Amino acid sequence: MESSKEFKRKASVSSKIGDISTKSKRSMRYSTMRKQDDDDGRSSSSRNWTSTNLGSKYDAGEYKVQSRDVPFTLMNYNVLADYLAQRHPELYSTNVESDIMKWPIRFEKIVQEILRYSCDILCFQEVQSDHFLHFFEGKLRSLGYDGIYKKRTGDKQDGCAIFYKHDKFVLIDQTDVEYQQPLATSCLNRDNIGLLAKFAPVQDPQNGHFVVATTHLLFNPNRQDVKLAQMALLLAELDRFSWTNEGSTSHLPSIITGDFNCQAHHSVYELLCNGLASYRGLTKKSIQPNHGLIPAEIGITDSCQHFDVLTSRAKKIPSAQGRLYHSKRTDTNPGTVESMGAYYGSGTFHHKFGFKSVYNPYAKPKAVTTRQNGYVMVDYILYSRYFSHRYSKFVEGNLKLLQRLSLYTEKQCTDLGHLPNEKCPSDHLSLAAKFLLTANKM
Ligand code: KL2
Repeated sequence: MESSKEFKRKASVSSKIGDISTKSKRSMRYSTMRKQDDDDGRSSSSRNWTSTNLGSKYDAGEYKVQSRDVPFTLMNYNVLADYLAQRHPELYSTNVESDIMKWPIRFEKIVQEILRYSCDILCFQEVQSDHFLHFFEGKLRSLGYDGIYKKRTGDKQDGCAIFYKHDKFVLIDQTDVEYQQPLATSCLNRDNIGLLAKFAPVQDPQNGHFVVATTHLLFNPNRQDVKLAQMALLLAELDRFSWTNEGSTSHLPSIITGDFNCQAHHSVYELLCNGLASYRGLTKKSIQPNHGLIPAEIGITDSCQHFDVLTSRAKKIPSAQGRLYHSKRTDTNPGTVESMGAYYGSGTFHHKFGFKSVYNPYAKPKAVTTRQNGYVMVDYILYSRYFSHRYSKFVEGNLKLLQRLSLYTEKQCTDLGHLPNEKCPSDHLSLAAKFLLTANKM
């Protein structure tokens, strides 16, 4: 493995490339490293940053930057937990005995992947808990990152982690959500979890707050109902956690990332990116009118919010926690809520985050993130927008997408060989995006 000095050297080189504080540096970077949207940049097996229209303007110095604007990059990566790779060797064409599958070698390549793009925020899934302590935390600390971790519940040994460059962001608050809910035995009975972090820019920690949430949803392709219920819980926690009473927007700008184990035509993606999805017909058991997918006792409305939180907001009293069970907390309050009335049992979940996916899952040729039965996109980075009454649609607010790191196409993956391979140390590809965080009052 490389010495930490060598890692530091490379990190400082990449962070210098990432320094975009001046117009001239931005133009230089634009001309040497960036491609525009209309060129998909995927002709070879190298991955390129491609700019959105706004990103091109930004790089060319044509966007009027405010002093409090903060550009930052974010990566999402399912790193394939070693114990899961060993438990399912049949899934990986490469023999578990091969060097490619040996954890220290894979970890070294994962670190190289992190260094290659040197993103300011890293969201990981399938981080084995002992590896968080003995590999990720130490190595990433030497590269200038701090991190938080949430292990899956039950006997699972992996979980989600969020790392951030501590010279760029301050961690203001964090929380996590467990999708294992004792009161909901049919759809919230799996050990998956979500992890949420609230950040502020180091130079102005009173302003520019935003939220990053990451999750790894259930794998089982036959249980779209479970995945949808899991996502409804994450959205309820995001609604509670990102709520702000300042300005005219009700929520902080938010990013949801992760391995959702579902494709764009499935209801989780539909709910996230269209703002609504029906939950009727998803389960074998038919859901009766006025009954929800999630039992009423858990207090999650069809708007993917905690009923108790909505009630306390309406009464203008300090926000309630909601009714969710959490294995490490005793302050939750499960029980029967008063009827949620029209907020529950409509047959459809909805929300108002206006999420947009960094990657277009319908683009041709198809971009993919992993192989299940064939190559598919199941990992995402989504960012919230606000509803413009002027344009009657959701538009970018205080989070603006500048660039995305191109993914591979199905053909490129096939050419590279089954994942993990020499070039890609996990069975998933990393995803990465560059955003501009602005401090305008919307
Ligand atoms: O799709 V994954 O791989 O993010 O790469 O998420 C799950 C699967 C992970 C955690 O549960 O383990 C993998 N067949 C194939 N893969 C499985 C199976 C299975 N039956 N069970 C778990 N995983």
